Amino acid sequence: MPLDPETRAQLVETMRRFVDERLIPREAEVADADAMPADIIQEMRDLGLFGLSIAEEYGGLGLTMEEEALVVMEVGRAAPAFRSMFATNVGIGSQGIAIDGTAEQKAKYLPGLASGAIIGSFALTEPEVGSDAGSVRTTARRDGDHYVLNGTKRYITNAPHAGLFTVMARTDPAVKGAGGVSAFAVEAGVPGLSLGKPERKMGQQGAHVCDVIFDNCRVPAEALIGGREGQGFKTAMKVLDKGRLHIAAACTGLAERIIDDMVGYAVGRRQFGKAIAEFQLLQGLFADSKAEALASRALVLDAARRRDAGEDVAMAASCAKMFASEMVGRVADRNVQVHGGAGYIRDYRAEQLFRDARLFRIYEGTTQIQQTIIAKALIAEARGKAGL
Ligand code: COS
Repeated sequence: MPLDPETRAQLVETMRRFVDERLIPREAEVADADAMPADIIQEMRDLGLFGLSIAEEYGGLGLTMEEEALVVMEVGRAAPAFRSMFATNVGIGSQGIAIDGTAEQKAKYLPGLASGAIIGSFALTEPEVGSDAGSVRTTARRDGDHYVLNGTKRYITNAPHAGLFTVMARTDPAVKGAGGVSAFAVEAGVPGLSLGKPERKMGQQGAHVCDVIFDNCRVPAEALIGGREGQGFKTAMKVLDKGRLHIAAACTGLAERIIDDMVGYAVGRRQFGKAIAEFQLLQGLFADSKAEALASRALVLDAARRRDAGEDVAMAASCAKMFASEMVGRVADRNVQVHGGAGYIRDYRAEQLFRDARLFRIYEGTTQIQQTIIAKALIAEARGKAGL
């Protein structure tokens, strides 16, 4: 059920205040310590952030995609590591179960994910399986009333904190492509599951990724998401369609915040006897950034509304993710430029946000993968029209 306009506006306003008063002031601390403070995680739980997308019957807020996008645009204004803390529970770490799980799987896991008591993580990528997600090599061999998992998953966001993994593994070795892949809900701590050491990253300090290794890891047959083999790739794609809209919303929010930083700096900084904001060459950077951020907001909200109306938005989600992630990269780069020498110095946020933003063009599908998805859909449509 969509929220009434007043409640929706209040929710957005609450998130904006949380970001301005609680998150932005802690950005340097989080980046320097490479850790998320426990009090901030608790406040995120109290605000319901872990359960934004999970149905109310499981303790979540049950937001529509449009409402989720509006909230994420606000939270996305803070350094991306903050959003990352709860975002896997909202998106890729819960939606496999929420979209395709059995009633038992939903009842067992969604309440813990919604409250933030469990951190959910999505284990698709492998050392040899990145963009070619259908070629998963991790195996899940049926053995009586169990499956035995073997393989390594790579760069798994929130894995060091996860209580539950959605794992894509090949149940049918005879089928080499996407059709042989199944999805499993695997609890952390099961024998045979271990973690690599957290990776040192370019940015987004405070958010953690590591390998997840399965070595003859036995999970009960009930862990198979939806109870049907061979559906895992499709589950992953459905999860990513939604995840890409979420990422696009986060990019939009971050761009809007960076524009505030950029112009805010330029009105205070004086050169040649006046504020640098007076220089038209810089004004061009502000104007391009604003127009692109507004276009991104409109694109994301339009795709989100269409998803809420039941349309297939795979192509629109890729368009939004591609545009918004490339856009925030440009905006973050202009912000460094406007800051001049200060843009290269750690004590200012410009260089951190520039590094943080770089990941958006890569995870949940690179820009090049989004282009492939968009072009494939357009070509199929054209062939359909031409009867080819
Ligand atoms: N929703 C539902 N089903 C989908 C789908 C979607 N969005 N996209 C594809 N499928 C289905 C197809 O319809 C097809 O089903 P059938 O076999 O019944 O016809 C099946 O899945 C295979 O689809 P396709 O042939 O398009 O798969 P490809 O192997 O060509 O892969 C891409 C397609 C490249 C788009 C996919 O591998 C991808 O998204 N890669 C990027 C992965 C990624 O984002 N990784 C980031 C890490 S996870 S944070």
